[in-house]
Amino acid sequence: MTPKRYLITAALPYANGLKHIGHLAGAYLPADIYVRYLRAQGRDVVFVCGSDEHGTAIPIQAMKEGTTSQAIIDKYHGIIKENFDDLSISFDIYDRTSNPIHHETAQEFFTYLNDRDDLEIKESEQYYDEEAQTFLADRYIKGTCPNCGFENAYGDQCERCGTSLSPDELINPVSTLSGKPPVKKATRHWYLPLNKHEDWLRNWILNQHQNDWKANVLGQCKSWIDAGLQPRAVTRDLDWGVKVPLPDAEGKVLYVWFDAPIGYISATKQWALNTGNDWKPYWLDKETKLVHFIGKDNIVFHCIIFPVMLKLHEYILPDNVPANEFMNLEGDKMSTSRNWKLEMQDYIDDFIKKENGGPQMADALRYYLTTILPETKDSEFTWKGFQDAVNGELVAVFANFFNRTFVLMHKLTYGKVPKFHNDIADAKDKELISEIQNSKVRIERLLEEYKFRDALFEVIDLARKGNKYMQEKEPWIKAKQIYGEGAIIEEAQVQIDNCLHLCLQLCANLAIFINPFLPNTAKKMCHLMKVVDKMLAWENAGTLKLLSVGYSLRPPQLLFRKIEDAEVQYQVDKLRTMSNQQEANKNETSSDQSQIANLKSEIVYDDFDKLDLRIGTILSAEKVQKADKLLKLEVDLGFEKRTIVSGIAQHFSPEELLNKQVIVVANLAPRKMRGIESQGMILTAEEPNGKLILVNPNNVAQNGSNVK
Ligand code: B3M
Ligand code: ZN
Repeated sequence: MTPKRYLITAALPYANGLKHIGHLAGAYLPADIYVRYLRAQGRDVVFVCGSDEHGTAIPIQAMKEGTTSQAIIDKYHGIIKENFDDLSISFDIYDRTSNPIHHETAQEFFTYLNDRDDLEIKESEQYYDEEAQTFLADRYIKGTCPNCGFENAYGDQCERCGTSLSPDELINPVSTLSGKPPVKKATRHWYLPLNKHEDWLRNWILNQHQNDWKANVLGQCKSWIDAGLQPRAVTRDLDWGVKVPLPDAEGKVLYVWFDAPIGYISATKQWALNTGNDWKPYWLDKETKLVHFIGKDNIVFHCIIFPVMLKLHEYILPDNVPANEFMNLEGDKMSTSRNWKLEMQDYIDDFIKKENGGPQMADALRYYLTTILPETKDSEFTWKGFQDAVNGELVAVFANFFNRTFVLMHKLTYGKVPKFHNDIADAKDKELISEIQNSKVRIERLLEEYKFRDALFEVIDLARKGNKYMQEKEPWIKAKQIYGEGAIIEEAQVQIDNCLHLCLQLCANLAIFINPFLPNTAKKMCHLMKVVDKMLAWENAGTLKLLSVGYSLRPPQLLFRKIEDAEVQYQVDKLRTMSNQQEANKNETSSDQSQIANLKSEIVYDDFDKLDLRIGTILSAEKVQKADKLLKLEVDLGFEKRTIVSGIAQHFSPEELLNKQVIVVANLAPRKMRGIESQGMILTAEEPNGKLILVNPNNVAQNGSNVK
């Protein structure tokens, strides 16, 4: 039975930094595909999201950036919201948990549960910083990891070995606020007694949803429940967050994981206010289908803790929580601390905001990400994979079919939709017609089951069948016959008409099918077919009456551009350079200054004068095979060109060196490196952290000029 309405949520990203494509693929893109499909179906659907602006992650980032928590959330909320927009993620509202409506809603929730004795109060001993006069969140305590001996492990996790820790396990804990060892002090907190809810949770998740929830989600839930659920503290001693609405709770806020999911409710309220709707049925009426899109690290919160809160408040429970696994990048886990990631912002800058970019490039990323969504297991993004997917599938199959159809229509049917002559329809025509109809059924079923990879594959496969059909029908050969012997003329034109009529109807169908995945492409296709976006309504799919006979269409236009090898190389190099720089920054020590001051012994002017330093311009740069540190440069010295092999490959990408002026040691004896003769050396400055900076003249100088 079709639900009366849908409420779709995507995890609220922490507003403590930029988000990467792993986040995008984990929750936002699949949610957006699903929502766009539902909208095309004409269903009543609200898609909510927003920034998660609480928790210790925020003040910690503020400390790092030397600013206030408020400044941090304002900055990142703004950027993240815009990034989603640039990638065509179509939230009905992107709210934020600093919204007063959210504070009220979260406090009301807490009060409701507390008044009905659904919460328990417990005393416990926690670390306290006497100098800063505050209790310390786990993240504010550092010490030696009991597992690997790393001296800067946090109270919740060791960043070296990845072990989850509790502050009690740290050896020699110190407060990061004062640098002093903390003391233990008694404090009171409110707990959600999950243990009391084990029975219905087990039944609801492991019985009622055993067939429709994903295996990875069921697996995690089962192991949590089997291990025995424990009461969970829902308050914290912290000064950043939603205040605990009780007189005797000074200095306490709601635990971020208590307030954040309530953010879905407050965002719905804000949406209702903005649009003049009623939010209540979306959270109270059993005929609403609630679906949470999240990454796998959020499963327990959405499948166990939040449902308990919802049930106690008599709100509806999620119908499904299609959590995704993680996406790796170029053979390694994505990581902010190691700078091994592709931020949405970076992709937007390098592809969408470029001259040959635009919304089509948002679709190019959406395409590749959908083909590798980590739906059942971790997956991997590679730049080569991106190039192959775009060039080999999107351009060569999908866009190619659309383009060929348009080119042939303009050549062979006067730029108009030709008639379909039913009487001469052959087996191939009929097969294509039934492929279109069957595809609709298959794509629909896959989307309803959250199998977005497979659904998109079906769409591309249908375009592939279109290409095959056209290839077999060969309308261009038929066209030659028209101008051949008289008798055949009419029959040939009729066959051309049938072929192109079907190809054009298939184009229109493809626009409907691709729309949830690549909305900008669907729009562009509608523009070229001169139809309004309303044609994209799902119910139109599978029919062959989308374009009227005799209707004239626009001239062909390529839907996508290809991704060049140089772009792939540039991105791979950039990734390496950024993560190397991060590594170098980390190794920075306080002895930096003394290292800089460590002067060599005195020389006389004649010693210096032996050096022949010249200005040169780097004409080309390329990696030296099997040597990850070396770049082979061609440098123009004005009077001659030199080949110079330089050990700077981990600091600069070849592209960023192009056309840069540098200072060259021009009389250094030639030296062979990896079989290449290096005829000089370029000057770089080494920063204390090991990072290299190019020494180049401030003003453009003539190549070959002497440097003294
Ligand atoms: N902000 C954690 C995360 O981004 C958290 C999600 C909240 S969803 C209610 O992974
Ligand atoms: Zn460790």
